[in-house]
Amino acid sequence: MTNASFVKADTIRSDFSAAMSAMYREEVPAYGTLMSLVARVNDEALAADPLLKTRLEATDSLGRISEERHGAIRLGTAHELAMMRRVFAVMGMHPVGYYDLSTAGVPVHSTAFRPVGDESLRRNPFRVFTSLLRLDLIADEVLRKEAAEVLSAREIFTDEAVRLVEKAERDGGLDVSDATRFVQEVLETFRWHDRAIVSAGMYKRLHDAHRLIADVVSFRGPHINHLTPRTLDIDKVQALMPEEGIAPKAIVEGPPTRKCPILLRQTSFKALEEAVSFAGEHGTWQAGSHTARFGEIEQRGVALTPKGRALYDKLLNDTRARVRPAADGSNAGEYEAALTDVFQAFPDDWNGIRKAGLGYFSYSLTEKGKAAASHRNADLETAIEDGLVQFDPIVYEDFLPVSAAGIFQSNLGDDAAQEFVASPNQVMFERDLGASVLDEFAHYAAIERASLTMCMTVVNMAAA
Ligand code: OOG
Ligand code: NI
Repeated sequence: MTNASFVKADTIRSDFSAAMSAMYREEVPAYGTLMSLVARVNDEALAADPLLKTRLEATDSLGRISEERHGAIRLGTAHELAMMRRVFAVMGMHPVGYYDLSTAGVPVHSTAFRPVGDESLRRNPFRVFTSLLRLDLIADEVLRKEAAEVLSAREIFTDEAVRLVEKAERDGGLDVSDATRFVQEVLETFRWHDRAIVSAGMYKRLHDAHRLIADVVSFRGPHINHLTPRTLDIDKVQALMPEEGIAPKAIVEGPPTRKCPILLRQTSFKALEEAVSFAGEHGTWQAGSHTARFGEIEQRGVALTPKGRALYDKLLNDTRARVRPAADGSNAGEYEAALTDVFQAFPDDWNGIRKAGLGYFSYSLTEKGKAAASHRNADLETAIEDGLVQFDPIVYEDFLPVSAAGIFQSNLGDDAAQEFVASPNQVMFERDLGASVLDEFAHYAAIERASLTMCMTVVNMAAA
């Protein structure tokens, strides 16, 4: 049941994303610098590529880019994860995909909360990469128990946030004043706290076990650890970052530079060392520092089909077998050259990608197609050749586990590389989440299929 006076979930998400961005900009000024740089480079990229601009306008996706970003948080308990799912649901964000990062030496598993429908994505595609700490991967049993105790005693949501989530669930939505309040209350959960809830001694023990454990367990809430604007030219932003006083990480994660971007390319600047204080004896505070928050940028390309993704994974593995990127960046050039070379095997023109069944595309009628009364007997390829139907790449809205691991690693410090036995546990994750995660491929396939249906007047769908 929805009520006409309820604010749309898409609007609440947009407002929340804007509020989060404003808060993070205050907290981490380098994020603001990065935002301005990205905006400038995006304007230049559009000016230099009128065709790209036209297609983005035609697919109604130009508007979303300047407002587009993702963030990341790390949660401590199943209870926090389940509640976070309910909070995000009020904003029309749903868990998509399962990412196991234990293979990469990070004791978490994750999902991405994001909007799923085409219209919602166009309105505002705000996503939050959300990880759950896996205490089960920590060897030290005593520490594990202590950490679990600290976590079970904290409450990361305000009472009012919980009340509004329950109200939204019960009534089917929130009115304007509740929605405004909801955004403010939920923002509190993502805020940075410079007072730890543990002692300096406990922090050190957690930190020695794994820096990420210290980050999750030591504070009152899961501070947003980065916000990532989307750029249309990541190589340019990477090159310009030092001029703005920001030192980027050595390599861009993901595929190499290409004419037709695929999936996702990401780079970040290292986490800042920030002053915090630890709980001392008798209500005193002890000064210390913590390193967690950073900045990241990303360039998004076409979503790949399972076949395309398998080829991507193979080529990335082949590259890494040739040159393993060193944490200190010493072989960055060599890695990039190998990446470019190996990825020659991936077609680099839209029609080639499409025809090989490697990517997802959105189909639409051209002006000529709209004017043509009926060509129903044409198959899709003939309709494209005859200029009746055109296609645009569907943007990849998700994440990449190897890239995510690279981002985690560069921000945990190079000494943090640690071996865990790979142990994906999607069943446990979904039980803790209280829901199953959506399958990203099914989602892109459905968007593609729906676009084809719109071309029914000129395309014989049976043949498509
Ligand atoms: C999340 C790292 C993953 C991305 O863009 O791949 C991520 C984290 O550090 O908590 O945000
Ligand atoms: Ni990120």
